[in-house]
Amino acid sequence: MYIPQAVLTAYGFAGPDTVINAFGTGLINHTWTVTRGGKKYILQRINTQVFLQPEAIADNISRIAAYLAEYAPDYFFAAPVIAADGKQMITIEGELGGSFRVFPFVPGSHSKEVATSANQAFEAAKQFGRFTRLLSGFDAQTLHTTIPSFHDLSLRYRQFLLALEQGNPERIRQSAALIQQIKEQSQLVNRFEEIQNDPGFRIRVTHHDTKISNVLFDEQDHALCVIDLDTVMPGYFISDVGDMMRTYLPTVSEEEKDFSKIDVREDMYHAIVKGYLSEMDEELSAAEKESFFYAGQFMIYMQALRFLTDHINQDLYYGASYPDHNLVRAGNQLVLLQKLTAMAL
Ligand code: GN1
Ligand code: MG
Repeated sequence: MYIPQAVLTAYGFAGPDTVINAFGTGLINHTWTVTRGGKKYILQRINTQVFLQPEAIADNISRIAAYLAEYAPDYFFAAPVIAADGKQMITIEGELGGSFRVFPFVPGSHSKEVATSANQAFEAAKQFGRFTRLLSGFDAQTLHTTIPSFHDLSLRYRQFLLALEQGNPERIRQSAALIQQIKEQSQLVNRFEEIQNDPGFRIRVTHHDTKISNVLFDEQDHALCVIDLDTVMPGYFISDVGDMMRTYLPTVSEEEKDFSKIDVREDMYHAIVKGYLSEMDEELSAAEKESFFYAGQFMIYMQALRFLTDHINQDLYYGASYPDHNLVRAGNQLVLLQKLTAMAL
C-alpha cells in the first residue's frame, strides 16, 4: 500500500530519517509504525470504500476528546496528531490517495493480537466498559454514524437473503450446508428485533470493534485505554460485549481452518462479564444484564453471516487471500457459535 509524499510532508515525516513498517492485521484499514527523531507513531490509511465519510470519524473523535477532557480529565485518551494544516486527517484525492491520520505511539505500551489469559480479558472488558460509562452523559445520538446499520442484524440477514438470490450460483451451491445452519438459527435475529423494541435496552456510545488489539496494555499487563475509535457510534452494549466474546473466548482465531481446534474458554467468559460489570454495573438495566450470553451469540452469528454473504458475493468486502477464504471463516464462526450455544453458562 502506497503512502503519498504529501501525507509524509504534512506530518513532518518526509526525508531519509524516517523508518516505516507495516503493523497489525486489520482487515479494513492499513496501518504502519513510523519512527523518526527517536519518536514512534502509528500511521493509518482509512478504507474509504467502507468509511464513506472519513471526516465524520474525525469529528466524532474531536467531540469525544473534548467531552472527556472536560468531564474525565484523568482519562488517558490517545488523541490523533494534528497535521501541518491544523487538521487531524489528510485526504488525498485520486486512486493512489486516501484519508490518512497519525497517532503518537504511547511509550511503554503494547497491543496484543490474541487474548491469552483471563486477566487480559478482564482488563480489556473493564476498559471498554469504562469508555462507555465515562461517556454516559454524552448524547450518543449526536455522533455521526460512520457505517450505517453496522451491527443491524436484521439488515445483515436481509443482505444474506439477497445474496442467495443474486450472488454467485456456484458458490451458493457450494455453501448449502452453511446456509442451512444460518437459516436454522434465525431466531437470533428475532431476539435482536425484540431487543430493539425493549425499553430496557439503551442506546449508548459504543465502540463496535472490541478485539483485544484495540486495547493498549502497559508492561505489567494492565490495560491503559481503548484505541481505534472509527466505529464509535450509537449502539447497544451487546455489540461490545459480544465482539469480546467472539474474539476472546475461542482457543483459535477466526482464521483457523482446522475446526477441531475451536473451543470456548469458559474462564474468558466470566472474565469479560466481570470486567465489563466492574464499570457498567450501575448503568445496565436488569434486562441488559440477562443478555450477556446472547451478546456472544449475536456477534458470532452476525460475523458468520457477514463472511458467508461476502463469499457468495465473491469476496467484495473482506477480500480473500486463498480460494474459499470467507467460506472457511464463516464455517469457523458457525462452529464457535455451536460450541458457545452448547455451553450452560
Ligand atoms: C473488520 O478491520 P478489522 O479487522 O478491525 C470489520 C469487523 C469484523 C472484523 C472481522 C469496519 O474489522 O466488523 O468483525 O473485520 N470491520 C469493519 O475480522 O467492517
Ligand atoms: Mg477496526
